[in-house]
Amino acid sequence: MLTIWGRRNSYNVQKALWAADELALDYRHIDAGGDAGLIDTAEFLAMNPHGRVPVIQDGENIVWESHSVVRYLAATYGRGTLWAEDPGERARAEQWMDWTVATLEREVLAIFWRLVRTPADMQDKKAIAMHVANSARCYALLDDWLAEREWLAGERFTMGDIPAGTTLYRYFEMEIDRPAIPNVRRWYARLSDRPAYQANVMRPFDELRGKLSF
Ligand SMILES: N[C@@H](CCC(=O)N[C@@H](CS)C(=O)NCC(=O)O)C(=O)O
Repeated sequence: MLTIWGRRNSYNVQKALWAADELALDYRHIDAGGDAGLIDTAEFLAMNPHGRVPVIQDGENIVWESHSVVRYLAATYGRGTLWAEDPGERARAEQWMDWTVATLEREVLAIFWRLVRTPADMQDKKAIAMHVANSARCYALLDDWLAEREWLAGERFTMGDIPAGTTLYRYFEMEIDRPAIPNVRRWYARLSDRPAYQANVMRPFDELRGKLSF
């Protein structure tokens, strides 16, 4: 049976859980990381030497790194749905996954850490403003792309929507200025209609406020 380790309030774990639920997979979820601990045990480090969540085990396969997990689940259980068989369509999905990890989430998570995870009296307002401006530029770019298509790879929901889509709940729920990004907002509304997105990504993050310990 598929097992997924990782706390539900983790941005990266949410991608894995969202993908698994989109595919209607039967899996066992084990809380790990944060207050649940476990990630520094010898057993966990034998699965992921980086001591980070998410981690999945599926038969003899152990996979870590959230985008590798999403790709593995899509390739194994979502051929023709999350995993586009057409190389061009799949490349469009993958380019947005790679862009998200290399560019978008660095900015959005920097805001999240500096504004939500950092206690108010320790916050660096100048740095927050810089990451807010950089994020706005990233989403403006995404907004242009979405002007001509409903989903990131084109006409249907694929794994390509998962990483960037996971940033949206936090981005729209944080107390920051945002640019007008109507196409991103429409995409967000479409994602918000999906039960797997509601269940795994649209989770209030108040319990993480002021918490720098993990
Ligand atoms: N690049 C990795 C990052 C993994 C990562 O940093 N996970 C965080 C949670 S979002 C973690 O394990 N933090 C330690 C903890 O939760 O205790 C991925 O995409 O999976």
